[in-house]
Amino acid sequence: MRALITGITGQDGGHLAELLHDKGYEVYGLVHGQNNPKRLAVETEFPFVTLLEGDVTDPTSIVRAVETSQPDELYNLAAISHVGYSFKNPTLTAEVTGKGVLNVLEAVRLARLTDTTRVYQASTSEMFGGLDYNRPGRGYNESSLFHPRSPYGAAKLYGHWIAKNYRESYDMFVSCGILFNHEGERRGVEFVTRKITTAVARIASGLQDHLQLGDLWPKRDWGYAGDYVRGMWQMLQHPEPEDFVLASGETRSVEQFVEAAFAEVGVDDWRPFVRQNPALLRPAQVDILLGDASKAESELGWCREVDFSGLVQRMVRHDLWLHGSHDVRHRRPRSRALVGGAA
Ligand code: NAP
Ligand code: F7E
Repeated sequence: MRALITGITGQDGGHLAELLHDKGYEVYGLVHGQNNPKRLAVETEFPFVTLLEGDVTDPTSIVRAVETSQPDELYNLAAISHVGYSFKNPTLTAEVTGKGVLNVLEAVRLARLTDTTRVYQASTSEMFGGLDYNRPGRGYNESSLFHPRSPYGAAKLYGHWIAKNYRESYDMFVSCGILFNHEGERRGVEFVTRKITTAVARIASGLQDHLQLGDLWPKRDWGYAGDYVRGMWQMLQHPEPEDFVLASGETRSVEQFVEAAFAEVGVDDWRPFVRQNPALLRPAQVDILLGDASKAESELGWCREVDFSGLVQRMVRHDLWLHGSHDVRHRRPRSRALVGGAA
């Protein structure tokens, strides 16, 4: 089996490449930019991946990548994926995260692979918007109402509907995974969980004295990325192309994540180490995300293996290892370093 992954240099791209390689796939990955520094990281960590150059905003490059790789499965993970960044770069976000999906689908048609290539589209819980009026008690599911609250959410909604449209119009096997937040040690430091665990590790190691954040009250349904890429693969093994929500079914605030991460290094009173920076607030906020993954659980047999505390623990331990405190048995940091840092 051959798979092409767009977004190979991202968090999910790495987890998925590993999963597919373990399953015996020949893995191709799309890398964009003439001097992308993440290319070397992929070449080093995943030497089994054949890298192809291309950009989802350049249709000819995508056709070439599809024709070269002749994929049985195409995972379209490429996106401008940071919500805050999308407010500042809305046109670019529409081109990459929205229209890029169309370019990928058209490439499969132009390569005459509609009957053989199964496509996964990376849809998102950001399409729901997290407001009170459209949130069912058990959480958002595949038939919940959409109300995107950012240029990113709106672009993803276009990608979601154009994917469904190609499924219906051309009988293509295109499945959309509506994934809630998933994190881990490969998460970019621009996202709040990794920003927090990096800062906690550095504060505990005496390398940093505080952490700046925006809103602490929004709630997210956080899971582990390794569990979620398994769900992506399961969607493409299902007999029919459909939409599936993947979520943990639990929601916690940013503040609760901060608390749990500091607790990992033995700090109960984290407030002296956290400051709010108004520059990190977004023009519109997604208040509460909670997902209901019952369909994926019953139809795909999907289940998650890492719970919230397991997620926080593995992220903090990884960042302690990365930033100095290599001996994770010494999880309780020297209080002098902490008090000194806060002063
Ligand atoms: P990520 O770490 O931000 O990775 C995004 C990938 O897209 C990167 O490899 C990036 O390449 C690539 N990319 C950006 N612009 C591109 C372009 N013009 N052409 C080709 N590639 C381009 O995101 P992730 O967390 O792995 O998420 C994977 C996908 O799932 C994304 O579509 C995201 O929106 C979606 N999603 C993520 C979550 C989550 O919680 N992680 C939840 C729901 C949906 P460079 O980094 O090299 O620029
Ligand atoms: O923010 C708040 C921020 O950027 C989470 C993407 O993968 O998941 C992700 O989008 C919350 C928000 O993720 C900071 O305002 C406070 O309320 O980690 P985030 P996100 O916006 O939920 C969805 C499902 C995706 O699809 C996206 O691609 O945390 N927050 N202070 C902060 N967020 C950041 N990044 N940085 C802060 O300093």
